[in-house]
Amino acid sequence: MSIPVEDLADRLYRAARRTELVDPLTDEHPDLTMEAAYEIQDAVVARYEADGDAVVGAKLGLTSRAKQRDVGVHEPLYGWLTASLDLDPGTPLDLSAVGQPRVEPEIAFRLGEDLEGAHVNAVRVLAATEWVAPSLEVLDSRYCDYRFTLVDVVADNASSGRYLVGGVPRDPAELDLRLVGCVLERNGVLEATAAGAACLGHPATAVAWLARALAARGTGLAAGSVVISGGLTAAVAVGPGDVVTADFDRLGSVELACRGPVEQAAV
Ligand code: OOG
Ligand code: MG
Repeated sequence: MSIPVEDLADRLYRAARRTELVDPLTDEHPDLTMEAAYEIQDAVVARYEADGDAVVGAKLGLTSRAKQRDVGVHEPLYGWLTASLDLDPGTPLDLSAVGQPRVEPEIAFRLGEDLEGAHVNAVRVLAATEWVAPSLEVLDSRYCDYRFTLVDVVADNASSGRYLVGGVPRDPAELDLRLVGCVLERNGVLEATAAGAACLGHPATAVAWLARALAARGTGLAAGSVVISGGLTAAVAVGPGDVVTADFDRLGSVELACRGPVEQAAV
């Protein structure tokens, strides 16, 4: 049976706009291919653009073992970042605008040059990078409890919710990104620790993987794009009043406060 790409894109787009949840597409379409899943993703992003949003970069996902174990999907994937997903540092996350928020620490790259081609490697990525900085991504899967297969989550633009870039932007030539440590806390309590190497061995390796994956689909990354290279640790679920902080060695800190309806006191 052929996959109704536009209908499935509508379903995911509507769920995102109304903060509703949908069943994994593979429940109904077990034969959903990776190619069709990326077509659905493109069609969802095209709907955001038709609403006036703009693609400003890309996100990698499932680039660390911690993340792969967390959601039970063991291959990397990518999605697109749009302007409306960007949170400025110091701006709280409005929980009424998201469904199932989970926060994870990542290393962001800003490209100073176009990056495209089937032979992009980590060295080329580092040469094309203007700066790297710490980031927190807010995931917001449209699937209940993040129950999905690889193709489902690809179609859902890799669970994109919001993202925040903060800390101290640095020239990547000044750092060994493999060794950059990261301490993740929620409300002052340690949640997880990691180093840059958690991300496919080196965060620039992940960005190179993305460039090659895009080349295979006839596209690439433009100068000025921001790429978040994938969660270094498992994601942390957040609720009203939570503050998540990621402290990175030499890249500084990035923090996100969550504002929303006050939860009913537990009885
Ligand atoms: C899929 C998106 C994964 C990451 O950084 O690993 C991702 C998910 O976990 O819902 O953004
Ligand atoms: Mg992520």
